[in-house]
Amino acid sequence: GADVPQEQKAGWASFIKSLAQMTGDLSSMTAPPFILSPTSLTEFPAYWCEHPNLFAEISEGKTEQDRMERVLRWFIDTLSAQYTTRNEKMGSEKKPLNPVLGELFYGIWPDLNGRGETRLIVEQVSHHPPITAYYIENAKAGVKLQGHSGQKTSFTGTAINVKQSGHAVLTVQPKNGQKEEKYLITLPKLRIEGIIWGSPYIELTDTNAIQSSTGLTAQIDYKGKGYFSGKSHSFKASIANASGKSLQTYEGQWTGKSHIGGSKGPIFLDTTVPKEEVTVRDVSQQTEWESRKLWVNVAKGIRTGNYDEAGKDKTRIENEQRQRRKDETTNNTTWEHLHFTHVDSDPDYQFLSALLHDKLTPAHEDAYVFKPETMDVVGRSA
Ligand code: 0T9
Repeated sequence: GADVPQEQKAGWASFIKSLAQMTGDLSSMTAPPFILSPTSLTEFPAYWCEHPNLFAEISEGKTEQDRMERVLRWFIDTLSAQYTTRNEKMGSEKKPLNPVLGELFYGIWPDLNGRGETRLIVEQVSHHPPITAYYIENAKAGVKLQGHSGQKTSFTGTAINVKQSGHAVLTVQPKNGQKEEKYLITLPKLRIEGIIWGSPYIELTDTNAIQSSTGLTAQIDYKGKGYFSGKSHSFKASIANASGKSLQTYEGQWTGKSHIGGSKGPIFLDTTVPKEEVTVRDVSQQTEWESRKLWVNVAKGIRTGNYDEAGKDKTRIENEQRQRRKDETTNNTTWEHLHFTHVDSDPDYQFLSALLHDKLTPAHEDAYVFKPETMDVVGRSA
């Protein structure tokens, strides 16, 4: 590939070969240094809130449809952060650090202009397969998001297809006193293109949906270059009522501008306004389980090109983890989550997915329920 450093070409070629043999989970595969990111997947849930105003303003919607439109706007707005940040900051998609079981990530977005403080709590709740649980809350605004995220990957020969597992539930207490609403958010599929060239990037494919307890549904369809328009990262969305009648449509690019109604309609969203990165307390004040502290030497090695140092500390972390798992087996104990309780069937998912027109399969999904009494840690010194 054109973007692979000369001395890593052989390594990249053999990485691509091993992709062909991979089944389902490529997070633990060894990849050449140029493609490694110094950031752990536990940091990714912060992408849900890099425009905290859009998150907070959901509860200000005057009607059910107004609030659904605000949920859709906030959701579409998160996509460019979730799926293009690495390309923007590091030149291409990179392989994130594979979190250890129990890894934590805490952050806040400060209260500006009375919008309320937004808090983020992330915990790695499974290592194999990797599953990340998260909780984001703006108590003042009355908006909270709980979800978990996993991936199933497959290689097509030129691209990696990623099916996301897990879901998120957004809970909104409307400011006008109407009753609490819930929104089930399913997650889009991704295709990682540009693998052969050594410059991977993400395109979203197929659809995802947002199902409200009010009966309203938003469906989002994704297409790359040449489908809806000549532009990459395009989407069309529509909000429909419980009988499936479309009430409003939206279209445009999730990396740029989108419009209400047709492509010439009023602006729905401009995602290019500056994002607010999450505020995280300094590594010196973090515990051993907090992501940036845990990976500090690995990240430093990757950033400075000292891959020996990175590799050594990664091995140390992995050995420690192996030893913990062994000890648990010996002592007949299991690892306990700090912030989340696992439930086999999420009642919100069960209720809301049944309201969707294209009924979801399976009808049940598990969930990691946030333990509110563990919220305090975030404010401590972030
Ligand atoms: C949830 C997001 C997810 C996580 C990442 C597929 C991927 C791991 C999962 C789905 C977030 O809300 C959104 C964004 C990016 C997704 C990652 C992109 C990616 O490449 C990795 C996988 C595991 C790889 O590292 C593939 C190998 C690599 C060489 C290609 C860059």
